[in-house]
Amino acid sequence: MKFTITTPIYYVNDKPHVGHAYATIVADTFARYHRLIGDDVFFLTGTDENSQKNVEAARAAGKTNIQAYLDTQSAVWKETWKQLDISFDDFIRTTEDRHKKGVIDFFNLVREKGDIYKGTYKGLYCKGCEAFVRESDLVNGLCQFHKKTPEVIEEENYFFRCSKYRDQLLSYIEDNPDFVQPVSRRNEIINYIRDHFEDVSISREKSEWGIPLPIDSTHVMYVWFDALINYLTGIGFGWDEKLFDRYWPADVHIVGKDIIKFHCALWPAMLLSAGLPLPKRIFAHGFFTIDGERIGKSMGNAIDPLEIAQIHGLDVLRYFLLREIPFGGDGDFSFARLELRYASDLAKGIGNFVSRVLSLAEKISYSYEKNLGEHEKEAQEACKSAHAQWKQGFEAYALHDCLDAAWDLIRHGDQFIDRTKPWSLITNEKTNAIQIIGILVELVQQVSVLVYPFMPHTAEQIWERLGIKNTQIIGEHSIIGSWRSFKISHIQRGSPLFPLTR
Ligand code: ME8
Repeated sequence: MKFTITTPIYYVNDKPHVGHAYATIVADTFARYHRLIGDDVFFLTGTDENSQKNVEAARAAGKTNIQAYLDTQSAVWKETWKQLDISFDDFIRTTEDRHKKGVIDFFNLVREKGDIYKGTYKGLYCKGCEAFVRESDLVNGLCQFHKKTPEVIEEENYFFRCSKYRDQLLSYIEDNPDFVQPVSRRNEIINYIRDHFEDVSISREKSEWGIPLPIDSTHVMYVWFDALINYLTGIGFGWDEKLFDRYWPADVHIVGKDIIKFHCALWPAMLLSAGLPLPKRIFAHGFFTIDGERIGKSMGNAIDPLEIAQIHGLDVLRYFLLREIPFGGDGDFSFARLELRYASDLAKGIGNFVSRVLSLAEKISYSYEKNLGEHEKEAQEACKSAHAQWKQGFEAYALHDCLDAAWDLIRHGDQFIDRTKPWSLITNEKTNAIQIIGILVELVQQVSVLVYPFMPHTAEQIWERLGIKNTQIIGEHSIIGSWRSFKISHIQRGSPLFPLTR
């Protein structure tokens, strides 16, 4: 099966912080899961470069060559994702020719449909959101997301007749419960479309940066209209029809809850107008805060994910972000919590379990044992149910359920060791000890597969110690979740995966 997943494309007026890393790591986790089970995955990310705030940031940095500034900044984002080992398949920039061409093609489809017209707009504009905002959305006169006073703007613009698609969109959302998730966001979107979804101004006059409108070069395209189209241009729209047909529609757009109106109302209306299929799902994840405050440069509390990765390790960062908040909810980022989770879930959890088993295996020079004795059935059942919960968690976009499944299996393994005490059997009941250790080795292998999408480097380290190659597991559909697929021998215990004293 094919699986296409996207992240938001990020503004480049700043470098990535831990919130952006969260969204990208979430998408990476799904991409890795789908590759693991043998799907044909396309994972797209990129940068949103035609925003006025990028231009302002360039000015503030004393740069006169805007494109050169964007090139440098976009490279910072791409490099950050590379250093975080994000497995994206392509990185789209909205200043690339392939994007600009696709945007013009798309605009023409909408225009030919009769959905573009000229009109005058007066309203409140928040530069942070790059959007007109309603008076009723403000909190004490300030944008709820950016805590800034919006400007009053009156302009003659080109409009996209999206209100024409209001009813069609509402029935689509009603008929397709998975389209907008989680369900709380779905209700929010239904209310928004029903009560407030009006035609959108999609051009700005006299703006110095952006994609010129093909029908009027004195206007540039509204940055959201241009940016949303990245989901098409990033996978071939306008430049590789075969690629596009293979990967569109997207299976899921991962977005933050701050940008759902654009993704769940404007974007599908644009696609309906252009006559293109809608994405299958839009999942709005929650926000990390620091002491309850939104993270951001303007808040002075941006945490660099690379720093955390350097200090604590890549998988520790991934695990913490993915574990700390139930997927779809919000949570606070705190180093104290990170340390706590490191000690309890990683060092004393998976790290300790793997060490216990591999040192026992090393001690008896464990070599593949065919007959695992009386306890095999029970362990096999535990793996089967953990695997089913894990798989179901991924299908239902409940990442926390997948992690619970893996850690339940680790606990099961730990309790099995405590109960059977294999070390005490090595001298006098060798066969029994070998069988128990054989079961434990298999449990370690099964756990490694379950954690792979979340902590790929940890899984790879375990595979190395078990003498299994990545290529023997990743994409091998029949192996994932099956019992005893590998004849494991020559185990190397190695050093602790998550040492307690660092
Ligand atoms: O909105 N916690 O880009 P952006 C979790 N260019 N996620 C966070 C976060 C936090 N504290 N802060 C940011 C834009 N994010 C547009 C998108 S898409 C066609 C155009 C994540 O740079 C979250 O996913 O402001 C949010 O939606 C995204 O970064 C916004 O990034």
